[in-house]
Amino acid sequence: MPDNRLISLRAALPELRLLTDAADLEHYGRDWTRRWTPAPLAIALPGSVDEVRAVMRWANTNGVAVVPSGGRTGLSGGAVAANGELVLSLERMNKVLGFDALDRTLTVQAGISLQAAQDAAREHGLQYPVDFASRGSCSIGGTIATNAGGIRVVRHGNTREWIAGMTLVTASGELLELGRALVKNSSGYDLRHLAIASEGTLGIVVEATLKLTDPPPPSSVMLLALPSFEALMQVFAVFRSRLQLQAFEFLTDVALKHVLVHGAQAPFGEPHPYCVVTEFASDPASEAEALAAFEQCVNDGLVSDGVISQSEAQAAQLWRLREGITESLARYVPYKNDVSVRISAMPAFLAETQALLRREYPQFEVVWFGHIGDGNLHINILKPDGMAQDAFVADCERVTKLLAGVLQAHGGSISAEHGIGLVKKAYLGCTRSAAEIALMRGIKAVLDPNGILNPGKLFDP
Ligand code: 2HG
Ligand code: ZN
Repeated sequence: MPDNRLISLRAALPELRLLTDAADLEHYGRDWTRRWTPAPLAIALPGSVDEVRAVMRWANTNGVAVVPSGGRTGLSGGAVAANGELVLSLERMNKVLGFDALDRTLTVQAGISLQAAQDAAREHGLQYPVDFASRGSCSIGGTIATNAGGIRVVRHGNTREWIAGMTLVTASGELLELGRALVKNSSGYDLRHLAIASEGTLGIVVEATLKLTDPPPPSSVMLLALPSFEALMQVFAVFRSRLQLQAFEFLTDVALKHVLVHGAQAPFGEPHPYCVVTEFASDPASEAEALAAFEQCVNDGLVSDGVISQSEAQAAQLWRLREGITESLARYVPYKNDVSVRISAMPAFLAETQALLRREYPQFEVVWFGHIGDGNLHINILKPDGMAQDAFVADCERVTKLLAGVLQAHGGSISAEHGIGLVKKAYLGCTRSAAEIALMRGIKAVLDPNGILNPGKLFDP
């Protein structure tokens, strides 16, 4: 029996592309979390801003919840539709709309993939420097919705730094031009920054103007083997003081084991507890500095071995060791933590967290990796084969409560770059004060008075 809401939507917007097959509902109703059973009402695939506006007008009038949808590579359940919501996919709106050489900006539709935007920037001799492993599948709109970080934050910052302007469709279908790509603009509240990291709860990003920068210099990738966790931040301090780092990422031997099982090539003859992947310009002066930094660390007992890329192919091989981790763990449907503290708080936070996880997770495999140069750790807990998903998640939630306490004590965040979504909303209070959360709710109520935009994400209605 067709749902009355669908009959109404079809009647209001007969031209709208709408999917209702079970396989489509399943495909578009989930993200990479794989924890919730998808159950959307239907999938709307608008082809224009006007169509998005019309869908929102209809949804607002009829009180139908809308889940904005990009590449659904999110790891916090932000794009999950498990409660009869209308999924509004930006998939068809994936074009480059314009480039301005003087402004150094690229204007795109929100459904374009990060990779396609990066490629378009490169064609114009410039760079869009936000970058991470899911570049080929994630959408620019999704990166804005989560203020995505990635592997170049240490050099270039988060997505927030690179959004010159955006076009947002509000819950009632109004169109807002935010930022206008102005370099200077002191004309009141910057609603663009409110929309960034709002996880689709305040509006639908339909277009964005991305700032571009000079292309990266030819670079070398160095893989370092470290004997201890304590050495990590010290090695970072040495390398950062001597070089302009393009990336500084770490992984443990457990993470490496999984990537190797997944087909990557072993970098060293013998095992080491920790590895760092770092990247810097490959000019002779930088390479000499990198070697000097390496020697300094070896002499101080902070580094036990190292490899430097001799070709692009080898650089890609070294990057695979870090970028392949998430995919290599996917079959375990891991419980993911994406936490951050100030870089200066990292050593104390690391020590406390490591002790906590050793104590609380003796029975699970714990995989650490992440953007150590940004103070951002990914801690994936792997579900043992044969253990029920619910019991596993319940045990992980128990430990996350303790971790949230450690984060609070160190002034950190429960989500550095993946977003709060469904996965971390119970812990929002460890990062945001009650007063802040009350204000966030107030802002949501102004922009979305009927509560139809991605309800239940970030906080409960
Ligand atoms: C990364 O840094 C991503 O590779 C994914 O943020 C992290 O899978 C994860 O936990
Ligand atoms: Zn990450």
